Amino acid sequence: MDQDTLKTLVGQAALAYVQPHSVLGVGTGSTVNKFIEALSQAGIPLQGAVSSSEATTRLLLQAGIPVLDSSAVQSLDWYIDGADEIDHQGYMIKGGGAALTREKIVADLAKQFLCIADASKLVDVLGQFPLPVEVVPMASTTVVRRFHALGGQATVRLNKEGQPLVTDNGMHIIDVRGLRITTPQAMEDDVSVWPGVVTVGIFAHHKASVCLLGSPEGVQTLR
Ligand code: ABF
Repeated sequence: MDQDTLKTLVGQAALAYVQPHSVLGVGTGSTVNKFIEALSQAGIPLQGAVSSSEATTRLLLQAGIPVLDSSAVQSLDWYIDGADEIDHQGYMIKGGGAALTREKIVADLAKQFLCIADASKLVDVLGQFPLPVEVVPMASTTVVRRFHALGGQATVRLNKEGQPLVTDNGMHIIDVRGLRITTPQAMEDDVSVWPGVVTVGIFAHHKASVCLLGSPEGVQTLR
């Protein structure tokens, strides 16, 4: 089974966690796109969804799902999103899709986080995937230097035109290679307070409650 098929598998499996007439938090990325497709085909009636990116908003609206502002909801039962890496404790690296800030904002509204991913995302130790960090542009160089001091190789993410990628929030992304993140909570705490850091792509305080992993053997549920 190719990765696309595995993403479709978990996107469909996530429907089991969708309560009719509920409000969902919806993440960003190709796996989430498969979930939105499955949601649309299943025709489950929803009060609405709180979106984590302009890209997801467009897909939700195309699927006929009302998009609610995060300020319009007290809390959500589920936040459903993908990940770039997830370990056995449910800690994740996210942000490959440059939506990490709004993803963390919406995840914070939810009682539970359902991660949907293909099995290649499961790792023993986070860090093989370059850690995304959303920063205020003027702080880019300082943050790069601080990661170099930690032994990481940090670079500003560029778009197709070779210019710094600008996020939905008007910020830049730094990707950090060469880290071995053995204490995700501590690192999330440490980096989050560096001046100019908007969001670090470690989801430890907002770790997955449940993870559906698609593999050729089927969908594995990690709790
Ligand atoms: C999103 O899920 C991002 O944080 C992360 O980059 C993405 C994983 O992408 P995909 O589902 O396309 O593999 O939440």
